[in-house]
Parts: sequence; structure tokens; C-alpha cells
Amino acid sequence: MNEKQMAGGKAADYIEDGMTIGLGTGSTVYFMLQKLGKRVKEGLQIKGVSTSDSTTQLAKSLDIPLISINEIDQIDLTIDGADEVDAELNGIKGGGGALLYEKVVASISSKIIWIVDSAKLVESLGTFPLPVEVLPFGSHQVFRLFEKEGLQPSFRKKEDAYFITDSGHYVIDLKMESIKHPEKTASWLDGITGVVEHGLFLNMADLLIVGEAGGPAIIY
Ligand code: ABF
Repeated sequence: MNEKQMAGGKAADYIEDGMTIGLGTGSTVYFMLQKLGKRVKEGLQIKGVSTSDSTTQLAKSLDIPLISINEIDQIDLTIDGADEVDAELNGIKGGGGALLYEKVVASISSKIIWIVDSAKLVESLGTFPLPVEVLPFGSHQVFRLFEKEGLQPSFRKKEDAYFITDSGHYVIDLKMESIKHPEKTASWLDGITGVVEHGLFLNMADLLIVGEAGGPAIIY
């Protein structure tokens, strides 16, 4: 069993009958969904709120019941992946391009578990390029602002075209190397017109499950 499988499988054990579950996105969540699908087949009653078209497709293929986020008031537990996590359980997400829906789902979740392989653990955030989701309209002005700030921006591409998120936006990745003051960076990005969302997920995760050779480590 690889580290992602370990973390994903362990996280599925936290799901209880009757829960509304936020279903994250990514290759570690893939394994959690496989285990959840098995538990649903064995009779577990849950409703899933998906964070991406790819997760929706996978959940449907596993007969995991889905519900629209607009039909519920809150989510009991969200299980999602991450690209980087520091010791305070702050993270960078969005490498898979699902950061906007992931943050909306996280914002109405009573409990959030992140599942990662051990390579995702870092001293300080920023080695992973910080994804910023932007409106296509005016995105070049935002890009030039990032350039002026020395953030080495690049438009995320898919084949030769702009990568387009499930909600129809572009993603600009920022090479920040090390983000010394994540809260300051987050509020600066939040104030930029045209920025829809960014990949700094701060003070959100309640528990981290790390797949490690000796078995899944649980970090609070
Ligand atoms: C998702 O999980 C994204 O935010 C993130 O990019 C991705 C990374 O996880 P994995 O390595 O499991 O694919 O939530």
C-alpha cells in the first residue's frame, strides 16, 4: 500500500452514518473515495458534496450519493488533499485546480481532515507555487501586478491553451519560494480585484493524516 492509499483509507474510517461529507479532489482523495465507495456498498448512509467535476465523476462511478452544496446548511466532515502543509496545519492547495470549490466547501465544514503523503510536509509554505484563481477578464493586468511584485507569475496551461477551472477561470501560479507571513499574503491577495481565490488555506484543517512507511500518522 503506498502512502496516498494509506492516508486515504484511514480518512474514510472517520466517516459516520448519516454524515454529509465534503469530497475533496486529487490523487490521495482518489483512494479515500475507493474506500468510501466500498463502505457505501456495505450500507453506509452518507451524502457527498463534490469539489470538482473529476470528483463528481469518480463518486458517481462508485455509487456514492451526491448532494448539491446549495441544498444543505453545513457539512459535517470534509476530507481533502493538499500540496503543502506546515506544522501549524496551514496549507497550500490548488495544484489540481479545484481550489475555489474546495475553499467554499471547507468554509461550511464543521471538521476538515487533510490527507497527504509525507512529501507534502514542509517547514514553511511556498516551495510549491502558490495557485491564484483569476477572472479571465483583466487577468493580464493582475499578471503584470504580480510581475511587478517579483512573484514570477505564470499562467497555468493545459496543452497549449490556458488551463480553465471548473468554474471557468484561469490560474496564475506564483513562485514565492518561502511565504514568511501567510496571513499577510492571503489578505493582500484577497484585496486584488480580479483575484477570485488563492491556494492559501490557513487555520482550516483540524486534523492531518500522513501516509508513512510505518503506517498513517495522525497530526492534530
Ligand atoms: C487537492 O489535492 C488540491 O488542492 C491539491 O492540489 C491536490 C493535491 O493532492 P494530491 O497529491 O493528493 O493529488 O485538494
